[in-house]
Amino acid sequence: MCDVFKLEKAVEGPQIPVIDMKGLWCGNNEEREKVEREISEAAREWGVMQVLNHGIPEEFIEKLKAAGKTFFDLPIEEKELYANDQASGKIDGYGSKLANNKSGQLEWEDYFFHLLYPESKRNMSIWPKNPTDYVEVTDAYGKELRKVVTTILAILSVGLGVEPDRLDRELGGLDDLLMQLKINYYPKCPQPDLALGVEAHTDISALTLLLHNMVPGLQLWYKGKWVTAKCIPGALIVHIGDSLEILSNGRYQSGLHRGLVNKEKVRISWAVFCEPPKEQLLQPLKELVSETEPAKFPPRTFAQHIQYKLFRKTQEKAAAAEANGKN
Ligand SMILES: O=C(O)CCC(=O)C(=O)O
Ligand SMILES: [Fe+2]
Repeated sequence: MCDVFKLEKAVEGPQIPVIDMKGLWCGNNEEREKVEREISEAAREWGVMQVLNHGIPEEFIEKLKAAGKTFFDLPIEEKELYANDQASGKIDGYGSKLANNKSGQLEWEDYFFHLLYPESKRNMSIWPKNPTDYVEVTDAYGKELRKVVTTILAILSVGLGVEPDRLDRELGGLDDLLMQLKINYYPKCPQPDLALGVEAHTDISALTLLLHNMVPGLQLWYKGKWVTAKCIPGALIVHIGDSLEILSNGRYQSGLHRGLVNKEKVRISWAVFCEPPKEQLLQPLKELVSETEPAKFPPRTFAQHIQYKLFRKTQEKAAAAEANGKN
């Protein structure tokens, strides 16, 4: 029986790196370089970190969380006005894995998904109209978060020995890098051992920035064990996704993670996936490839990478089903 509240309190064993970014803003070179080193190291070693003093005002985060919670507290009929329709390719909007789980593994969550950035590509018709401040507070958070993304990508570029704006440009820069918001809502689950909030996966994004409502659930795979993320007030969780693993030729790794559910408390998380446009070719930066260090990944567009992962997942499920004699 795994009780996620106990797991979150555990003090033994390795913990997800916690990095205080205040050294970046204090005008002291040594302090700044220390933070830069810590961020690059966490990206190499873990593929995930928790950052503090990232520059987003607390008030913006509280308002974002309140708006998301108010939306999910609405009656189901009202939420379904925004229902997505995966089958017809309409991925924006409200979805529920509880109701339409076809994949075999029970994932216990509802979610809301929409593009957050750049502003010019948003489809405002799908953004919740209730609560009435949803648009304003979500927009304000998105603008602040884009600055954090720029900062972290610059640090990760320098950590690879390339120009500070290299990764951001490679991912589309201010005009084309996409930030997609997914609000995950995990209801209380009467039998938490039989379900997962989200099954183990790596994100396809370059970076994912995650907030949550201080209810534990996120776990990272590290050296053969699941490590439960501590709930740290004010922290933003930063995942390295597949796109950065590819661009960095494997120097940064995309971390395997999953979400647990529990009996006692609803968990909500706000994940923002930062990704290149679909047609963008993803391959290791040429500066990082040499005869002694050949490319570890074949060139694929971001869209092809998504297809590749879906295909692999289907294959793995088919193989597991066959092993269980179900095929
Ligand atoms: O809810 C969480 O903490 C993790 C969610 C997640 O991994 C995802 O949406 O990709
Ligand atoms: Fe994820």
